[in-house]
Amino acid sequence: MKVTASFDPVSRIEGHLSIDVAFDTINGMQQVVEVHASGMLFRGFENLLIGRDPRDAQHITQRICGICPVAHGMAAVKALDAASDAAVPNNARILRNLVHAANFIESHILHFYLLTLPDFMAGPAMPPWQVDWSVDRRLDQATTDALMANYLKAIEMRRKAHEMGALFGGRLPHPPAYIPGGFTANPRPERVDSFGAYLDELLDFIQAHYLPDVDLLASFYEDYFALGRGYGNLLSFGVFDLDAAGDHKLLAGGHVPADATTALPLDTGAVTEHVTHSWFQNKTDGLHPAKGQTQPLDPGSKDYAYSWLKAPRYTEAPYEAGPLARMWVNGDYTQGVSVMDRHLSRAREAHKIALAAVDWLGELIPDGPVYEAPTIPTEASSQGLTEAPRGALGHWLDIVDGKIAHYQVITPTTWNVSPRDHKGLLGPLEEALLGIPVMDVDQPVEVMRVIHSFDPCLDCAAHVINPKEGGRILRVGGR
Ligand code: NFE
Repeated sequence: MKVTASFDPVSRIEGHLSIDVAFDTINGMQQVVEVHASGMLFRGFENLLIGRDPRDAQHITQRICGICPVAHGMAAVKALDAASDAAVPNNARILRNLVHAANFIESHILHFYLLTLPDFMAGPAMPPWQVDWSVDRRLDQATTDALMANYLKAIEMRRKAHEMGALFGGRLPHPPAYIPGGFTANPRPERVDSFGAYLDELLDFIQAHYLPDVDLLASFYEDYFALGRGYGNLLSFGVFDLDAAGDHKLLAGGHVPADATTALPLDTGAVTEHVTHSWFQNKTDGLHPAKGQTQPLDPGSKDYAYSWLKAPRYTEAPYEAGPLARMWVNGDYTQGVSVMDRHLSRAREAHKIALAAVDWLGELIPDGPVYEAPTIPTEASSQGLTEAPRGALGHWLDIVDGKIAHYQVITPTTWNVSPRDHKGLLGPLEEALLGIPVMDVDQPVEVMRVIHSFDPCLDCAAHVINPKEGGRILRVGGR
């Protein structure tokens, strides 16, 4: 018998995501047979930027999210640098990278320990942990205790990663230091030393705990290397410029279609956004983000629409963004595309970035220049492409009469959690959920494991719950 269930809101993510699924038994196996992923909040940041001074963009777009603000600051200043042909001093490039690296490390540690592990193991029988679904627990008590000790340590480590980034960023989240033409902080020697001490401690944690803990979890759940593949199309815009022009990056951009084994160059002209199943006006369907529009509709007014997310597509195909995509594109991780591959590649990426940050710190010229004032043009069109911890991030900007006339943002979660598109193709997370076997439809933890492997972020805003007639309400911890 087909059973429908609603995960609304999905917990242990950022922002408000609703996943509707149907389970049925096919060939003797109970599994997910239908899925709709709905972004349940409308932000409209693009619209509130219109008419403002272009230099407001980096401050305002960082407020899109407290988890990945640095990436938005980076994308915004890259768009402004490009618009004004800014010459960014080498020190500023490195400082931007270091604060961005701090945010990546913080985000990846947070994701594995605090957002992912509870899908696989029980917390202690004490507040704030709730009695949880208890299906498919495979870890022995000694392993659970060891991972719980590192869960607690991870809270301290992510605080330290924030403190590290704030040394140069001014604060975290939402560091004000990113400005077109450079950076506001000077790399004073005592700050460089302090950053280095934090970095050593974080690197130790990644090497001694994060990397082995992910391997340990994978050894208990090897079947998750075969689950949650989705389309297998991977895309990265690239991040961490290693030269002024950004021609060389620590993690280069590119894409890997499912049938390819190596990365192909990226043509950002081939990005479009579709709204057939989104609560936006149909006339904005299929536009490149440089021309994209944010024209929301009353959610009740459009048949077949079920999300506030648009559906970005690359060469008209759904693509997955994130650490796995970046590591595949760069040949650093090519083991597979699955739930467990997402966790392993994320940990290895944190390690790669922390090691690189050690080198970057040594390249800073203490008290060297960090800013060269750019001339912001009165008319310009540009783009700022980077990577956020969760994947490819793009800002597209038009300046007219010295003011922002048009702004569009595509975030990683828009790639990953998009709804169906104009062809009816499911979004990457939706596709990854199809066919997932479920032991107990009242405790479908397998669905949560697939969702969390993408580390979705729907951002913080008003959230709407529409209980569906006949739907199943799943409760955790008796709440
Ligand atoms: Ni709100 Fe983000 C990252 C961005 S996800 S966390 O990483 O942009 O869409």
